[in-house]
Amino acid sequence: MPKTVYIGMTADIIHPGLINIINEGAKHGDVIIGLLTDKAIACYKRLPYLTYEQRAEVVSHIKGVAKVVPQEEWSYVPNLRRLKPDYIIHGDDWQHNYLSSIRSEVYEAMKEWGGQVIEIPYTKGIDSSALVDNARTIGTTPSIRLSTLRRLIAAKPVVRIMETHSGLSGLIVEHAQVMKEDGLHQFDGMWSSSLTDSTDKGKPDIEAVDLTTRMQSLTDILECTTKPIIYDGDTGGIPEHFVFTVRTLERNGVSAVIIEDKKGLKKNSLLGTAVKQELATAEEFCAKIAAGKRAQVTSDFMIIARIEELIAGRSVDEALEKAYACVQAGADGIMIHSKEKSGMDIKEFCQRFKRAYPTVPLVLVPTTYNQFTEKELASWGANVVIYANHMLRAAYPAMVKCAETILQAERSLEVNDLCMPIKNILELIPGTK
Ligand code: SPV
Ligand code: MG
Repeated sequence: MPKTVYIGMTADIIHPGLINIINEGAKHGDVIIGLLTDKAIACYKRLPYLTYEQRAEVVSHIKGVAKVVPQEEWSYVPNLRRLKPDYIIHGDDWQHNYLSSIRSEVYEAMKEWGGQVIEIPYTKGIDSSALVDNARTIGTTPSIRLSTLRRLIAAKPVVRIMETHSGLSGLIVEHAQVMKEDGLHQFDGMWSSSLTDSTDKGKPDIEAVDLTTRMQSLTDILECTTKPIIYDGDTGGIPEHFVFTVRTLERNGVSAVIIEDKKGLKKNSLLGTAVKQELATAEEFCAKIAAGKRAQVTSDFMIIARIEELIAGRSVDEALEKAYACVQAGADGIMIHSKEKSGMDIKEFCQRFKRAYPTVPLVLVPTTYNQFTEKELASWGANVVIYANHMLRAAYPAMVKCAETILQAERSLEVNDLCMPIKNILELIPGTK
């Protein structure tokens, strides 16, 4: 029986360091590549550019690779226990990096069947995370960006989306990250909000900004980011116009459009209770969704139906009935909205909807019921959480304070600490020099 050698990897970018490890492995026996799945990676790192199938195809053709198996967990250990290889080979960089606790677990596990851990010197000058970062600055293609949202929904317990309204806010959402115990936390994608886009243009959120103008700010965001985008399509207009919106968004690599069941003059959902908003019937709304579905060119683009029944003061039963009709009409997901602070109407909706349609993605916009964490919302059944307006709401008071402080002092010295240093702003955008 030939000896077996386990090597775990993502293999999004093939570089000499990986070939070196495979060559070393092949000296000891048959090399089994444990290829990390999207699910295994998604909670710890950014999704790979290539899908699992694409990466598996590449790796299986590398000389010295006997077999490729999926590694469904971030840790190598469950696969090691299952396959009981004679060896595992890893670069010695895991002694000191974020994999050091997994390294200890691997040593313990391999002892169980007398396996051996081989550490080989890390290939100098190659850092696959840096390579990925570089690839990110080069950009992405519309089709890769478009398909990423569905991959994220399939891979993550909850997909985290942040509002953007400009290139700069897009850059912040692209790069913001916080290292926590359970991995690297980043935003998975961006929300192109009608409220913040129109506010940024000094216009009311009443569909007063037309698609062409909305596309201009969206283009700014597309040009300097790579993460998937969900577009706030307001009511979608009349079905005859909506079909053009769908194709424009697809052509630009937007992953999804959310349209709401409002009729007549659209008003923002979070306005006071006295605001009367006419809603489309299920029949009218479904006809628009179906027209959009017929118009789309790619299979990955998503049309998500936004149900405003709870905002209009109607019951969870009525909201569910409309949501079910939308799913039947072809909607790829449901966004349920509410401004009830307790969040209990949303919770009931989510739980009942998921019993009826466990696999249809549910999108929440927890602006008023923001006491709940992403984990709690996910436990109700949410797949996507959108922070719909926070970048703009954070920027506005900071700018007002700066403007008023200068007026008060009649010079700008007093705002030094309120502003980023000139040096930093020049370094913020690559290529300023
Ligand atoms: C937006 O961000 O424009 C939305 C979400 O539509 S809300 O403002 O909550 O209606
Ligand atoms: Mg909106």
